[in-house]
Amino acid sequence: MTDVADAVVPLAGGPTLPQERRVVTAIPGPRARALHERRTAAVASGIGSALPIEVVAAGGGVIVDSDGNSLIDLGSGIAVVNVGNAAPAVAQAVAAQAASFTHTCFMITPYSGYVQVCEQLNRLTPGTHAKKSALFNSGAEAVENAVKIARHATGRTAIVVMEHAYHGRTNLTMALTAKSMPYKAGFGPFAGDIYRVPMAYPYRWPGGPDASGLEAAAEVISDIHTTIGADRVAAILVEPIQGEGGFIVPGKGYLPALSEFCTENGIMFVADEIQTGFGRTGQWFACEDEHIVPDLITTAKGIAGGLPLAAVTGRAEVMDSVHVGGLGGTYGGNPVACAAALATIDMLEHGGLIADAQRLGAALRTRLDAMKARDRGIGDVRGRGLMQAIELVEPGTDRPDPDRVRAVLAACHAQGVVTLSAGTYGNVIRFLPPLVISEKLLHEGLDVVAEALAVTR
Ligand code: PLZ
Repeated sequence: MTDVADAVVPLAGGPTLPQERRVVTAIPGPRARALHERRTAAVASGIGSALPIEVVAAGGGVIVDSDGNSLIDLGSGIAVVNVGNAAPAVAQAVAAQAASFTHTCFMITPYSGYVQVCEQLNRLTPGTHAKKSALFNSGAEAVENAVKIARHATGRTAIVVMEHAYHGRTNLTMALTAKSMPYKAGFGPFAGDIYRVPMAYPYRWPGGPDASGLEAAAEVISDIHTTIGADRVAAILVEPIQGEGGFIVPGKGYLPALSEFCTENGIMFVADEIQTGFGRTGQWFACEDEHIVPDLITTAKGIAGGLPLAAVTGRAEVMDSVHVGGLGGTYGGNPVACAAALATIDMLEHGGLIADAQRLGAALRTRLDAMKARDRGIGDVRGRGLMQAIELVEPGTDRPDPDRVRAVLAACHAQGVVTLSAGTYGNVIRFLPPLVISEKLLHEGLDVVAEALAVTR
């Protein structure tokens, strides 16, 4: 339905963007290299860039650079532009809002966009109970606030997080994040009262994938009883499919067992749906797959079609346990970002995009399974919808092969396909195309990936 069939994607300003891969220079080309030189002089080197082109336009399934190359986008700016880059409805909503007012601060003089976004989140997130929301700017900020709310609501302080978890780069969220390099190394000391427990990682679980869910959940529960005390735990925080950690889909039963344990012990079950949300996995939220109803849910990324916005949504009584003035921030729920979110949510709900994520996700899985069938260096294929990945290992072993991931990505980039890595061991290639990519372009991008795998075998 929204298959941006062939030719072109309209841009808000009128011109169109051909939906094609076009490589006319080396990538990065001369203009990109010139920008990169200035960037190296002006921008702190702690900020990396995986593919240093100079973007001038993007839409549908492509990113166009200043050298005239058109790259297939299999990353969506890390799962952000689910509805496509510069989606006309989003761009128009942003322009209209920016022309009326750009900021007043919702804590000073409110406006309706903020309220409408909260109403939509309360309606669309899992569960039919009374819900309330609060808006922030980034995923990390949403996670920080979910922790604040869970602690305030329960009067407890301990927070339980998973192996391979990623929750952000601020001080508290660094402590919640598992991986040291590059996220935490040298940036401590970290916030306290945070406990890391086993993740049901089917591919690497000693008892095998089928047993991973229930066995890992049992270990988590045992760890909580023996080393923390269930009555000290404010929240269990979990990504329903882990993102940066390597697109790890927890073994079946893991999330339901933890959710039930939370309910029995007065613990907040907090789902971090920042990467998985807004249609990405073929459902509005990944928790729906096992019918999980979180007490609190954090969202960001796909919520606003590329504008910075994040939210915490949860049980009304939990959200309202915080005193007036206890939550906030100057820009949280900025009116321009809210206008973008409302247009984005409308596109997801009425544009058939979630069905597209399922349809394209099935095509993606078929291709990835075929790649695995002829490549002993692909240890695992996993994920759902348009959030899927392959894990590369040394053939015949489960030893991570991050060098080959780097080589495959480099080959894809040179051929005009934007691909991203992930994983605690850096050995995962993840696929996060916009939900509006045409099936033709998706296949062309995967042809390039298959070729890159073939030449690095
Ligand atoms: N929770 C589940 O995926 C952001 C990070 C990229 P922010 N993931 C991309 C990087 O290297 O910084 C993320 C996430 C989950 C929280 C966050 C944090 O969201 O908007 O980046 O703060």
